[in-house]
Amino acid sequence: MTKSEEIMELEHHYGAHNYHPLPVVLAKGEGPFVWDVEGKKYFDFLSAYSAVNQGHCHPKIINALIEQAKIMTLTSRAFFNDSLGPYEKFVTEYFGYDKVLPMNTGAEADETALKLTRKWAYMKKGVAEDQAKIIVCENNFHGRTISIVSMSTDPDAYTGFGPFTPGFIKIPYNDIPALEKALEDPNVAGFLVEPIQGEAGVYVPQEGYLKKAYDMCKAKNVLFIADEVQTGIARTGKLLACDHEGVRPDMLILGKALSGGVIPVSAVLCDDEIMLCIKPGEHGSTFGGNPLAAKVAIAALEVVKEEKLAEKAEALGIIFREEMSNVKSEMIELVRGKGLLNAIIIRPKNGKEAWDVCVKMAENGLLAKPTHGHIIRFAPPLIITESQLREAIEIIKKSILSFE
Ligand code: IF1
Repeated sequence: MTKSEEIMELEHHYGAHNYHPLPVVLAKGEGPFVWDVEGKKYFDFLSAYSAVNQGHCHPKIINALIEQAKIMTLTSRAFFNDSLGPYEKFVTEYFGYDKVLPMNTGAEADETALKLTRKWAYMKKGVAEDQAKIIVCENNFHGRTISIVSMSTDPDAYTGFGPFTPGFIKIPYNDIPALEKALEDPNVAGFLVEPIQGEAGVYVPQEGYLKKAYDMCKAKNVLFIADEVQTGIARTGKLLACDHEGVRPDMLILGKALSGGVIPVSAVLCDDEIMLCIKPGEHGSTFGGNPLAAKVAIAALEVVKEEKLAEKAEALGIIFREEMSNVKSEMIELVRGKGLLNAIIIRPKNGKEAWDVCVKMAENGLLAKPTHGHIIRFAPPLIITESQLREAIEIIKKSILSFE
């Protein structure tokens, strides 16, 4: 048995079977690269689903982690700590909001947004108690908790997990008339939307969709809530995907690369009128706002600006989509994306499909994973250089053309 096989067997025997990973066992990460336990090197084109935008083990972020870890890691919010206030000032000024509510995972941040929206509806909009509704989009992905899968239209996400949380109106994504109709309900408190639907297969809405949706929500006193857990932190070529349309969400949900993939850090940002609806004792978490997360998040966000990661993602994304659109292969049905969040829709050929392309790319030294069977998402760390990107593109081309 190889070391990889040994480790895969351990996971199979002792771990829940809630994933079906590619048969690759990773041991080391640095920048845009990862190495498996046998020492084989790969380009990482998943970036832990856009959590590692700053590259694996970015020195500045790791140093921030190590220095703080030597001093104090966690106090709980029963007391103040010397890192949280400075972080809250930094992150609210960085994104332009009055306040932040610090959490850990993206799902917790989405749940926090749901609670804030409902509270605001009852305290500020005048919706009757327990009647608040939140509009969500079909094919959304906001996490795995019961209330979040209650919003899902993916049977794999919700089947067998009922009964579900009520109060969600599901409409088609990228469909203004459908949103207009749903907004007629006076109990609607918020519209929760991904600026680009990542899990759905990097589904980019038509130009102007976000701005039009935002304006319609404002006209109905409904909160526009952007889940930028995956699209935020420079991934799509702007600091936030909403920035492409000049939309400032009423509520901004961040996670993943907020910490550079070092430890779980998430956040909800909004202005006082919404944030102060939650009073002491009404929400929180053991690790939310811990000093380690505070220091790591500051470093992770500084890296984004210092290394101009949004500008890089914008420029390199254009190269990626241009190169991949010119590949002469029947397997490439469509190439789409924004910045360095891209996807290729794979047309099966001779019984070979997206999974087989991913296995072939892994053999050739590049890791990516299919979503929904026929779509491969390509999301390298944003610190990848142009020459590294071009080298990776050659691997992708070679792998796809090997099925011709
Ligand atoms: C897994 C998907 C991506 C997210 C958005 C909230 C969350 C996510 C827009 C929740 C998390 C992760 C979850 C991860 C795989 C990955 C994923 F395939 F599951 F759907 F990226 F597309 N909002 N997405 O994308 O954040 O609680 O995970 O920190 O479940 O394996 P989380």
